[in-house]
Amino acid sequence: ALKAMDLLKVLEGKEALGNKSNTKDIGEHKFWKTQPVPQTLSENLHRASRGTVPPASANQEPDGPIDSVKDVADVRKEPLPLPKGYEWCTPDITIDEECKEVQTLLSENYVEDDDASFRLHYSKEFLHWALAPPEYVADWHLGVRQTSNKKLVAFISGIPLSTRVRDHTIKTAEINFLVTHKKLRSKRLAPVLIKEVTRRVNLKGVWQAVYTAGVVLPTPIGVCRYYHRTLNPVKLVDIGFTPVRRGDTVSRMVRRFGLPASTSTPNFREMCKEDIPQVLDLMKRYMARFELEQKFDTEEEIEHWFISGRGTGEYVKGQGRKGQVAWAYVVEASDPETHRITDFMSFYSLPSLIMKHAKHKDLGTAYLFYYATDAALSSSSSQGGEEKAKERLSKRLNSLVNDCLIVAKDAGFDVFNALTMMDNNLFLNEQLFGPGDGYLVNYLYNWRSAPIDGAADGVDVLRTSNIGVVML
Ligand code: MYA
Repeated sequence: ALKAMDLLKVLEGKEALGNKSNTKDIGEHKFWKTQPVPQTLSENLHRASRGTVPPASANQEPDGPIDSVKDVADVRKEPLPLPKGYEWCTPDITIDEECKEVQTLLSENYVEDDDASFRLHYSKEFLHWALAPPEYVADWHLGVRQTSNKKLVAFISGIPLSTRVRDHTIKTAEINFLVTHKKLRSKRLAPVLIKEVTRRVNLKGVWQAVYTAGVVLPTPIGVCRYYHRTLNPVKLVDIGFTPVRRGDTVSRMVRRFGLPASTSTPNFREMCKEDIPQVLDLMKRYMARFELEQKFDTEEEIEHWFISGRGTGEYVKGQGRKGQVAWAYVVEASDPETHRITDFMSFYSLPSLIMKHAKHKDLGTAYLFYYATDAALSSSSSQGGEEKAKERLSKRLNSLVNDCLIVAKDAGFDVFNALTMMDNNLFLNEQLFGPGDGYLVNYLYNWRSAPIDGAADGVDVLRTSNIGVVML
């Protein structure tokens, strides 16, 4: 697998990254060339001296904002103008009908694969979970309606997030769910949405943002590749998601991807509310390993991201709970005195619509979400200690991920996705994940920084990637 750093170089050479390479020169990016983002990859790459202290010889500025520092009072008070016939709105994601409007817009117009066979299909419960975390700002959920019939035709969202980039922790907005109706494409509406969300974020005194996209724009800070682990080979082959390779057969695939009926890590169980303080503590310590990190600071955040999305009612085999979008599991050390949580792992449900199949309409897809393990935290400095620590970490992660695969299969998922980020490279191959066609490119807005290195390469054998922000 390509490492993120190699991928960045591929991008710089404008060679094929799937078919998503940036074929434009920066001067042709009419919108992005006006924005406070690094304008070329080389600008970022030549900063790749690993860390915040650039070599004195290079003509470099230290990590930090690209724009001059502004004041909230300087931010424009009125919304940006929209083309005639359109008006701004602020869909309230907590109101069922408004959430449904956003959900419909996304399910008909959001991200598709290259040959338009699959389209991401967020549920209302998912959007509520993704867009209303603690401290969310209602007017960072921004829509455009057609004035004539009030139909929602475009949307973009931000949620507040604390992001650490190496040794800087910054207040950021996480920007996601940018969409315009298919009939409104190539009309330069996306830049208006981006500028208006920027204005609203700035009004709250936030000047930086994190976002990811499947396309290459100025200018990536890191790149991850999607990997897929087959859970239901018969269906995946039937819908054309997975090919049957030469010399292979579906029945062989069924055997190869088969999983035990029950989990095997001792004391692996569903996370409950009582675990929140310990999971927070474990997350804080584990996530500190990465150069780019979504900071989890409060118990409310942990409760929101890992407990609140679990749906209601009884667990139903093949389905999970009603409205369940997030699954979270922990390992509790067998010592009954302390109830110490040693590991934590979560995943979320984001199905895709299958657009070209007579029988199957939904591809049940689980995505690996955040995890943390103390197996990564007790490294030994003795000779060979690091290698042993890496082995221990790898063993533990493989065991946890395998259990998550078992849980996901039991809940009816067809495929389990993970990216080449965090410590995932330690288990992707062993757990039979295969590389997919999709890449996820990471960006920072108004923050100058060397790219996030994807590989340990003699720097820290324990760490396999430095990206620690999972975007939904
Ligand atoms: S990524 C998911 C994006 N959504 C989809 O892929 C859904 C399906 N596609 C669509 O709905 C449309 O194709 C969209 C573009 C709306 C994506 N991110 O209106 P246009 C630039 C950023 O004529 P359209 C996600 O949600 C493009 O390079 N820019 O184009 C994260 C060109 O600029 P330039 C993009 O195709 C979003 C301009 O738009 C993207 O009709 C993060 C063309 O505009 C993209 N994914 O509509 C947004 N795609 O000429 C940035 C195209 O310069 C946030 N473009 O090349 C920045 C931080 C803001 C907050 C800051 C706070 C401090």
